[in-house]
Amino acid sequence: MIIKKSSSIKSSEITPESIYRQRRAFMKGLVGGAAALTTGNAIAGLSYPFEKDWPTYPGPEWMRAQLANTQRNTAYATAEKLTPYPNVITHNNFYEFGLGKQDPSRRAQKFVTDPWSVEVAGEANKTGIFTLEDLVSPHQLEERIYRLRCVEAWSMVIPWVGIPLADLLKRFDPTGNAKYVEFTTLLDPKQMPEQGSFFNTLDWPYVEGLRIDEAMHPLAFLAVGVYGEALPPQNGAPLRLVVPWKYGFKSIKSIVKIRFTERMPKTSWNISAPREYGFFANVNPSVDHPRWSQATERRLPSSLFSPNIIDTAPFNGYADEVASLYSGMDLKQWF
Ligand SMILES: Nc1nc2c(c(=O)[nH]1)N[C@H]1C(S)=C(S)[C@@H](COP(=O)(O)O)O[C@H]1N2
Ligand SMILES: [Mo]
Repeated sequence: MIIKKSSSIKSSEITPESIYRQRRAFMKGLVGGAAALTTGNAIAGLSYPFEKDWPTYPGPEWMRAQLANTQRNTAYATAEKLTPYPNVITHNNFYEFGLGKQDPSRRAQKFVTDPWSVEVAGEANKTGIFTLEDLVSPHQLEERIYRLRCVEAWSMVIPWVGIPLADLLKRFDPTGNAKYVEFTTLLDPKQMPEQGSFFNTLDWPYVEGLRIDEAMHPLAFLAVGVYGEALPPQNGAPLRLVVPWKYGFKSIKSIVKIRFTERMPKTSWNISAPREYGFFANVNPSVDHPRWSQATERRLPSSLFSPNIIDTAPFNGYADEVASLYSGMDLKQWF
């Protein structure tokens, strides 16, 4: 977001031609190709314009029946056209794997996401280390079709599979001092090449946070899957946040720690460029980024000849649901 300007904005558009070329490179780079390749989508009754010859990710054994039983939550499903699966899994921001949009899909294929555990700490009565299965298996998985608006002014419409964040957080019984929740991504320079880079892109590990009422809002979601299958590593497997009314950088990937705090957490992009990236980061067409406008966005897929530029909506179109969380706040100050 800071470093790559022209290169990310000008040529990362995915045209059918580049998808085709990339797909071949991508399949070649897949490890254990057979294991990683399943066809179709796991959800009975949910159907997508799904490109079946693209790789999908089976996820852990224990999650498969649960995935197959995913229910679409129509209260949280936009009717907008879905961004095709190939775009969703090859146009990514996951700086741990490189700064290019296609770096994560190329470099994250060997990323080990099973077994996985998450530490829960801070202002809660139940803390400790939990396996992903402990966290996810008691819940009914649901599908939410959300808009994702990156602060770089591109956007997608993505069918996520997961659980409401509040349902998980409540199980830890947060104390009255829990005013915020902090999330941390894995720190593992052996697997995540950019974390070992000489140029310190960000202060690793990647950290994000929400105010507790934001975290408990019914739209806040923890994804374990996308397009009816387990999350690909490049999309933040095995567990990532999805906060659809905020810029994409709030939706932290590959979470290993959840901490309830009294103080506002220090978050990675805010630390690296406080004038450009605020803690709240609510999508707001009337507050421009210091270096570009936020009034419009490029809805993927987009190309040179059909750029597909649309207006950006306040709170990314979720104002009716979430604007009241910020009543009385000056959103130009608290950007
Ligand atoms: N750990 C981590 N989480 C991250 C990022 C990152 O670089 N590292 N990028 C963020 C940004 S800027 C965006 S737009 C979304 C992109 O999610 P996607 O690649 O699944 O579309 O992930 C967010 N989560
Ligand atoms: Mo982003």
